[in-house]
Amino acid sequence: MNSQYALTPSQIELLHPPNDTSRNNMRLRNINEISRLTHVAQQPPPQSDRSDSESEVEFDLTAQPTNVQRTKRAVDDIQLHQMPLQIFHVRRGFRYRFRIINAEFLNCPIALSIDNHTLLAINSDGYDFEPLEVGAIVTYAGERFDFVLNANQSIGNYWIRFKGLMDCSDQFTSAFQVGILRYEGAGETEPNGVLGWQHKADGIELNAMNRGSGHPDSLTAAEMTALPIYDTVPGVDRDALKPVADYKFFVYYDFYAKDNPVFHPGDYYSFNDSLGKTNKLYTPQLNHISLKMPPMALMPDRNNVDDSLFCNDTSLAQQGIDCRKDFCNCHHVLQVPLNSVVELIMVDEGFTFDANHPFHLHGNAFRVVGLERLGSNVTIEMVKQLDRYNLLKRNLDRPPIKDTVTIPDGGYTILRFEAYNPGFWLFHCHIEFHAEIGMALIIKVGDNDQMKSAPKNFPTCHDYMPRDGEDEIEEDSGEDKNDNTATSAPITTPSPGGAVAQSAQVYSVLSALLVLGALHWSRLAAVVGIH
Ligand SMILES: [Cu+2]
Repeated sequence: MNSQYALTPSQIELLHPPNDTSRNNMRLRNINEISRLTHVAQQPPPQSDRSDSESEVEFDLTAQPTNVQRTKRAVDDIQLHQMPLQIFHVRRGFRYRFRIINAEFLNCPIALSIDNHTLLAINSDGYDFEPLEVGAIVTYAGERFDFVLNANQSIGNYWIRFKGLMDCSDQFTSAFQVGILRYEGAGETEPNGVLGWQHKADGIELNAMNRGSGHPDSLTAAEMTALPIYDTVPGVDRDALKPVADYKFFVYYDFYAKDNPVFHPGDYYSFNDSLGKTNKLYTPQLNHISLKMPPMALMPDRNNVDDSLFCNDTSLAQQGIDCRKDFCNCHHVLQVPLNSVVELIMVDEGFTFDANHPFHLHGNAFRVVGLERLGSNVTIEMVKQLDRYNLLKRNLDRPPIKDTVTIPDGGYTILRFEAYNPGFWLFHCHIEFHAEIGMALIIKVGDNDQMKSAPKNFPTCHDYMPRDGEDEIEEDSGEDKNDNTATSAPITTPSPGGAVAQSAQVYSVLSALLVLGALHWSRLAAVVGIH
């Protein structure tokens, strides 16, 4: 989780040719021609003309025609107008399969469109659905979409447009990016067409942001229809679509005004005592719980873990802990038996900000059986009541299969899967800094003895907790530290009060990390203009 692949805001790839290219006339390019649809520097960066320029530059994702002189420069001092645009070469009369891989880790959904062309969307997250002819496809961090481009327009050059949403929208940075679709025989010129964030693609927008079903100009992820070939695929087969799931979990979230000690140590500057709007940091939580990562890897070390120390809203309520008032930070785990059918009802309460969070499940794909927006905000109580009256829309007839999905702000998304894969699986917001501060939980599938064994001598790890008076590293005793029999530190009791420094040494380490984090954040904030 700590290092999601995030080299570029988004990638677009041409895929390997399948064996049946002659039958469907789909011409595909070799994987060696994979290119990133971003500007790439091909010339050495010019020398900086000001020694203090680094502190003044802004990272400007805004693409403009290359004959326009820009005043802003990229953080690495390469002037944007010097960077060539990525060009995708096509031949008229052929069809091309593209894959969008949204390798993002920030809050910047991207709408992709190609001037004068429709996109035939056919696959998401590796699962085919009935083809949908659309004008634009929105992808969120972690999602993948395949589409077929029919090169049936006049020979020429056309803009491939990437339009940023959320933190990349006109509310903040108006970020957009372009590439060129160039037909064989076309001149080496830039396409016509005005560039700018305001451009709106024609046609239907697939996977539109914060929108429910039933709109004439957009489709939700839940409005796609899976091909029947998956009806017998473990994890997402027809059993997963029985009328009532074996286990139903509500997982709701928002940004909450809490004294999360990472942001607001209560003794120094609590949320309410902090002056100024920008000094108040809201904490995104699932069911009012921040996931505290266990000190060891759960799968290989599972027999050293005391399950009773796992927490969820039920266990905390049984202990009399009210996580709406207190800050709850513990090992948030939902447990389900192997092969049970699980339904997750994800709810974005949407009171704080008009936000959007894409969620990714490890270890098991899921069916998206419902996705609706109820308003600009909604309470979990209201959604539960709607469910009691059977008013949450569920489509159990070939709903699409994905592993990453978004939830409308003020709405819900319902997921179904058959828990066929034993293990501990992370379910997390794909916005990295949300996951890092606990917007995630663990789904434990099956019992410990149903999980695969760790390889012999598989390394174990755990927190190093020096004891009082132990300030020097002991001499190597000669024991094999990687031995599976090594005793791991037990995971700690859930602490509604949050992180409590247990020794001066731990406090020092935490302080150093916080300072490093603050430095990193302030630099990032300066670079991208985040407040
Ligand atoms: Cu998030």
